[in-house]
Amino acid sequence: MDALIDGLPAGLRGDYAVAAADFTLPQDWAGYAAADHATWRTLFARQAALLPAHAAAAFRAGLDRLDFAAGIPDFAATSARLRAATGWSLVAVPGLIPDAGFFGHLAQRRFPVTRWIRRPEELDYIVEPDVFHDAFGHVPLLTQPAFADFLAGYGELGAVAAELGALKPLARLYWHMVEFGLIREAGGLRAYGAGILSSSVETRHATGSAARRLRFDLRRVLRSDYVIDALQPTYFVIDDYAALFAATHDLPALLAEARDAAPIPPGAAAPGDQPI
Ligand code: HBI
Ligand code: FE
Repeated sequence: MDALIDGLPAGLRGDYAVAAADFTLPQDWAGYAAADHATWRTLFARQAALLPAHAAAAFRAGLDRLDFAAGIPDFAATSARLRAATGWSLVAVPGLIPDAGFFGHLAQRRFPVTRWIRRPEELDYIVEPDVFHDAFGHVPLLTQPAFADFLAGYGELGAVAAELGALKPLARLYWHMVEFGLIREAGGLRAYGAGILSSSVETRHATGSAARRLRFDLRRVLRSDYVIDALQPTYFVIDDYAALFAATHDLPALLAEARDAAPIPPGAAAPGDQPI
């Protein structure tokens, strides 16, 4: 039984015992089995078919710059390409890591990527983020400069939020805008969020007619609670990634306000909501 790690739920799948103090560990790319790479290729092929109609242009452009189709990527090789694009690199982790460690890596332009991949029988739903969610879902957009700058600035705010006791509003911003964000493009509504683009069901749903979408509003997002084990009842839509980068300047003043405000329940309406 793994010892409990402060800030993490019990029973996580990863091998935390071999991780360093900053929760990084070797990816051990040579250690992946052929079946692991086959699982990755199955997931990749399924999502790649959905990207032309549903994914943001910056996500598709980023994916085209990475060598992700053949199997689980070697993080060192991916880091070399990322560094050239926006100064980001990948670090392998056993899975979810405590907020402070996670923010610390983001602030240094290091994206934590879980090193294990789901089992074949978990193709459609997985409780913890695995290497497909983290690498396929999150990494392509790190080649987009405004988003890359936003995420580094977001990480720097982790320490401020921790001091203010406002980690929950900051986590809501990540959830809604990094995991489940949509963007309006000339071609229509497109998904850029990792939680959407790493799931075939959510990729179809988020830009479809059944989904509820609201125009991005920072104060509204900071108060918006979310569900973690179902399709999102509400998605927030930006017009450009610069809107996210601008949010990091407004955030410090808004975190305390959001901390003290009444949360907006998942799927609930709020004054000023602008449906899209
Ligand atoms: N750890 N590895 C990993 N990946 C995440 O996406 C992650 C995390 N720890 C905390 C966390 N996300 C969320 O609480 C963020 O909102 C901070
Ligand atoms: Fe994620």
